[in-house]
Amino acid sequence: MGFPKGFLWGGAVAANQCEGGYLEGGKGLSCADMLKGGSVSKPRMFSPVIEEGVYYPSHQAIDFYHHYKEDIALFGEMGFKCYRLSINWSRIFPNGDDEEPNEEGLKFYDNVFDECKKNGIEPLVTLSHYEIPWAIVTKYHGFRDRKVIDLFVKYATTCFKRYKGKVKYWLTFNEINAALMPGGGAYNGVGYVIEEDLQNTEQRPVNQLIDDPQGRLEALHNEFVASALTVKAGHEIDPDNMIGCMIAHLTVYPATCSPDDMLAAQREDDFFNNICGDMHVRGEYPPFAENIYKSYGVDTSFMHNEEDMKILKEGVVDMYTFSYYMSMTKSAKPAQDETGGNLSFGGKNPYLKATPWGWQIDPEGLRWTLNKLSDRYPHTPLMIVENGMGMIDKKEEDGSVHDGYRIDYLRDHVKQMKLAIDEDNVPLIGYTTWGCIDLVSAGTGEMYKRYGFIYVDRNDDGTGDFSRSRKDSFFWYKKCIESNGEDID
Ligand code: BGP
Repeated sequence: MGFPKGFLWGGAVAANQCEGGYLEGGKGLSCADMLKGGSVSKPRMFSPVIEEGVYYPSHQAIDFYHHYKEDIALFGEMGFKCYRLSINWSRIFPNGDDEEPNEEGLKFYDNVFDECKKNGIEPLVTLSHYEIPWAIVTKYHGFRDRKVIDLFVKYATTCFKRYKGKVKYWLTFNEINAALMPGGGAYNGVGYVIEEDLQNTEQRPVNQLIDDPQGRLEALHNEFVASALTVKAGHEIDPDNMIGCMIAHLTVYPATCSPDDMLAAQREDDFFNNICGDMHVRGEYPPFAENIYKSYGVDTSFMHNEEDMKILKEGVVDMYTFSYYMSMTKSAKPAQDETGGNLSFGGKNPYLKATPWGWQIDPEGLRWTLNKLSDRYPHTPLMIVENGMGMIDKKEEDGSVHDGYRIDYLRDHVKQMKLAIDEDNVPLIGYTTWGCIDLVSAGTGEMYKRYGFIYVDRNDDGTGDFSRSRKDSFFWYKKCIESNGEDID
């Protein structure tokens, strides 16, 4: 009973949200380096050229690039079994299509993984977490060009070979389903931005770039193929590799028990969650996908490329990993009262409370989601690789932070995970909370919205000395891991 032995407790971050050092060690620009800071009411602007004297959060972020030893030691102190991080593609291939990888970039991650080992931590590596070399965006329009499939596979293969024996757990693309949303093209690893926006000096929020569903969905298809080829190559290089997909799971309830709302919720789940899940776990488009794509006026012939379909079947993932933060409701009518999120929006649920960013807190929804996933993908190991609470934290003079609200949020989710394992027999293998150390928010670019167990002295106006301190939740999580999820009150 309870969490299985060897359960992967830990935390998660992404390179562009924590590393900084954006041009150090031979790194090239990445698409994330082109995003300015925003807030809950001010969207992040996408700038096709870097402007002097303007604050771009990823450029310094929390300076993990120079603090990694200290940070990983703190994760070790908490007892992490697993640390989810991403490799920044543009540190390894600064232009994406370079002949040879950048040795300094490869060495940086060698050092990071060695440090993990020293602290008894298993790395879980995302190959592309909302990141693609900027040169690939400008030269190829991201994954819209099939040449980028090969470039990605070359990058992934370089990493598999270099880190063989050091890294066993891998994810291909973070929240790949973000590309289903307009604006998701630039925002996630698909890197699809059309020429007009690249030339446009009048900047726009990333989700208001010109949308071209044909290009975006074809690029996503190419990403699926790249992911499958990567899984296949990863297994060939090291049969011990365990490679997963990463889906932003949007848990949707019907707004009422009206059959129309029921169908609307099912349709949303199929569209946003199940297309991408099925592509990775079953290696095929689900039957409803084509008509959904056609409803956007898309020519769907790319969905019938026989060679691609074979690749997809040969490259199914070993585990289904996902992010879970909240749930929302769906109605057949337009929602009256919308709730927040950084990718998608839905109706408010009167039974749930929300964070100041409007993210509805729903621990039971996590149990529901785990059950849904183990029904849909029987015997596929599941892992929650993001879950957490973005809040405004106050650091006291002695460096402490009393974040009882975060402890409550996490404890309630851990309880539901335990029920899903004990009562429902869900094959859950791990849990990495999001933003185990404060970092830049992907959605708003803020430091003000904090997730960590570790407070980082860095603010949105660029002030702060980057010093780290332990929050109350740090000690709570340590206890939770030590007791394998038993001592959480
Ligand atoms: C997910 C992303 C993460 C992370 C998280 C929290 O969608 O994969 O990169 O940032 O959401 O979102 P935010 O940073 O917008 O609060």
